[in-house]
Amino acid sequence: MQFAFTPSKCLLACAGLGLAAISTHAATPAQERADRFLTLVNAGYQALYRVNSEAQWLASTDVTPVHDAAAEVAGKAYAAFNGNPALITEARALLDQRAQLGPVTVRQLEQVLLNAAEGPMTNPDLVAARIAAETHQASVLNSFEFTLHGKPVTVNQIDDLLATSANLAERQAVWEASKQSGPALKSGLVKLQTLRNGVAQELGYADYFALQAAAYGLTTEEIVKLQDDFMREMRPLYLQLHTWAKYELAKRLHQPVPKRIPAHWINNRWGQEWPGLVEAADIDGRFKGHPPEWIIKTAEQFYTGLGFDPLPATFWTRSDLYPVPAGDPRKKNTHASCWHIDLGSDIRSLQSIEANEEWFHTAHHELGHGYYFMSYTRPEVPPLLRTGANPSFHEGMGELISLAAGQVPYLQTLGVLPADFKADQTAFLLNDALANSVPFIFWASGTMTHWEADVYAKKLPPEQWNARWWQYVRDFQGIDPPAPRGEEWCDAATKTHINDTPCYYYSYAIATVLKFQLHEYIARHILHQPPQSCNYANNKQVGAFLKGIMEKGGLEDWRVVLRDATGEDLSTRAMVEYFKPLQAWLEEQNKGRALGWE
Ligand code: X8Z
Ligand code: ZN
Repeated sequence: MQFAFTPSKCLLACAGLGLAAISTHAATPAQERADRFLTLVNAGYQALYRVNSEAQWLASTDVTPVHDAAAEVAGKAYAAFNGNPALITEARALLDQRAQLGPVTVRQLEQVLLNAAEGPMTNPDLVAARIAAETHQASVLNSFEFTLHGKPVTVNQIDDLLATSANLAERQAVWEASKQSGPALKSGLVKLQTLRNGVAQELGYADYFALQAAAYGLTTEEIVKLQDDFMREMRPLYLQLHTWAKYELAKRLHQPVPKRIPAHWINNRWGQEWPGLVEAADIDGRFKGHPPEWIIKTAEQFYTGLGFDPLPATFWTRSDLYPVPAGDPRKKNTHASCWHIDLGSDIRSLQSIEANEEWFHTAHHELGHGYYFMSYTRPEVPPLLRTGANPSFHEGMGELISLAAGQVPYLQTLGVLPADFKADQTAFLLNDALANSVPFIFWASGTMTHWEADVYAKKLPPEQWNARWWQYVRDFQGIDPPAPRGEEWCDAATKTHINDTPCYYYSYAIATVLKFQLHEYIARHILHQPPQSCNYANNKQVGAFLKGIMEKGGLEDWRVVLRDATGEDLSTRAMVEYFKPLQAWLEEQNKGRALGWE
């Protein structure tokens, strides 16, 4: 995930750039002028990026007024360079001569303008106000203390309780506790709605959503349509899964079968993933007993097994990987992220790892970002283009590896599952659909994307925010709140990304779709094994395939990268295929049951 006023947090990275910015395109006068310009911009960008990330890192790992103040100053210095009006004018003038420039030069100039649009110093007061508001919002978010029955409770504890409690009253109390941060974050988000839209409009974007969509070369309408297409294509499977899940939960909780699923019945605070529903595939307990270090070391080993280098030594000394110990007053961001601090070799991750299945997957996800950073940090990729092919590629790599690391034969080699474990294939596929993929699309493409498009592109008034949120949760996800949620709540703001990575979440939906395309390609063309049951572990050809994508960074258009890698455009085809064996099984289980929630 990424920062708002920096191009990226997860995507937060060169050393020795000198030649990196210089194109090999035949030296037209425009090209020479662009080369000189980009040498300067790349150097300044990388230097300020580092200053800013160092300050943001401190503010996120140790929330104090001093660190907040330093983060705000660094954010302003970063914007003062990237949003400098002279820099905007020159990038635009050069792009007017794009026919005389090499493609990598054009991509860098476009990136210069995208970076400038986050903090355009054509309007310094607006930029300063935005940075102050972003810093404050992050501080409130990262230091928020949840309470349960009057006592402090950590986010890990909330998640553990939702994963284990069978007591509905207790589940509702825990779920409600998880929504306490919304009201504390609402006023900041109201200010940011205007300020984010204001900065985007300064360089000619309709609104902040449109600016983020531009990172894909798409419009807001195109992004939203893509998400709606995902949901339409996955809907038959989702209806079956939703029905199966609500019957299963009603049975477990000794309740009548509802039309929609009450939010506190689900193990995830937002119903974004539905883990723990399939007993025969519930392996969470098997991670317990390992030290948390084992989780992250095992994740690194998956990547080194594929042929990637070990993480840099400073990853281990500078990262902040474990929960703050009980009794320690330090406050830190509890949501996982990976940072490319200097766009070079300083890579860090911020996590709160405990030994369970969720953190096992999250650690693999975060190192996907780390290995993407490492792969494109090379002289051929100028600092401005040390990004994913698009943000979804960045999110998709770790998701892919997390899928691979969750396979039974691999878990057997790790000793998480016994060597003689006989997996119920249907149960594992069902769990994969529920816990990692299908309900997630309806949350990410549906609720998150539509709500943010409404807030930014349609300027939804704040007094309608919570009603709209729950309308989308109900209509897209088929989930209801345990009790009515009025506008005194701001339940959207309880989700980290709504505050610190706005108009980004569709990237995770695209990453999920992409994950299945890459996975199918690997299974069929490299491993020659069925996608539902294959093992990447220690396969260097798989590593070379992934590295081939990642080392390009932002040098090429993402559509070309995808087509070159898989022979196909972005499509849910592979995802639908992957889960095809489930459809018939679910239809049989759901025979006689009413599907859907209308
Ligand atoms: O935020 C994340 C990562 C960090 S980029 C842990 N994810 C989304 C979330 O938790 O909501 C991974 C999948 C979805
Ligand atoms: Zn991520």
